[in-house]
Amino acid sequence: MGKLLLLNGPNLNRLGKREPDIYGDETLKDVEEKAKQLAASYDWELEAKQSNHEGELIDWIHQADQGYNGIIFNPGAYTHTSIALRDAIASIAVPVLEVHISNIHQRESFRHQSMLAPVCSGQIVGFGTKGYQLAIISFVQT
Ligand code: DHK
Repeated sequence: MGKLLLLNGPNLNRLGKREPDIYGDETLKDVEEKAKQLAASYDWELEAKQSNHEGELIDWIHQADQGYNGIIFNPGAYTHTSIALRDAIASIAVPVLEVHISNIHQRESFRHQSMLAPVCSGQIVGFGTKGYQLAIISFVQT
């Protein structure tokens, strides 16, 4: 029994409407509900948050160093740009698992590099929104 934070970054509030050929038809609410249900089926708690603002994501990462067993994080485009988010992740003891809905390695070259991956416990890419579920399973089944 533990507690997870599901964190989504910029533009992920647009899931369902946003480029559905790349990101699928599910809304963020659908994703978050499914994630809570899956975690609950293992007697784990899951809290879900989304922000379009880098500083807010940084604050939430700092706060999650207390009271959480893991963070599942889709940083959106900040993946490819944010040294500040990388430093935030490096500053906490709680493991952060990076998730991308699309296969970033099959897309534009600017998406191939993650600034965050070196300080994350792992990376799940290209499984669609199922990637969030795989991330939950990786925490609850250890
Ligand atoms: C989501 C985004 O918003 C993009 O900026 C990333 C990622 C890929 C995803 O696949 O979930 O490049």
